[in-house]
Amino acid sequence: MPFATKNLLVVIATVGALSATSLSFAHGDETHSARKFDASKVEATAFGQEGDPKKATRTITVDMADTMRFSPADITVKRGEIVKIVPRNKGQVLHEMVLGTPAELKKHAEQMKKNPGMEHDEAYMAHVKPGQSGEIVWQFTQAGEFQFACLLPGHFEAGMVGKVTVK
Ligand SMILES: [Cu+2]
Repeated sequence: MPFATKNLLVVIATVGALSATSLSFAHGDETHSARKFDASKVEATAFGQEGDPKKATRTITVDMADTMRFSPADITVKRGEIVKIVPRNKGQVLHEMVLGTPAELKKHAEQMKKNPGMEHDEAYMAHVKPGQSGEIVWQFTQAGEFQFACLLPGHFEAGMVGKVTVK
């Protein structure tokens, strides 16, 4: 089957799954772009920590499409730099951006598959409705290769994953 057709089928299957689970589907609060930064609540992770929006030195816009792709799918940041990542949903279905290590994202995707109704909202993720934008303010404190992914059922499996290189 041609690649484009396969992606289209994934979209159709996903839309079907959405209507079947209706309200229970919500993966966290989708309108959390007004998240308040609280320095006392910042938790260090293997891939960095939440950044103070006032100290962000750069905005990186990443488009999300129903072809299950991020664009750009490859970003480079400097270690210690605080960046504002703005995921823009250009599609017709819900997408999300979740930062993490490749191992953590894979594990998280497995959990999402087993429990599609799970709700959570963390500083390293943004759930973005069609036509809207989200925001993740992040400080990558470790050098290395990390990822951002859409963990909605079927999306991660269809390749909705990008790479962050921290130098
Ligand atoms: Cu998605």
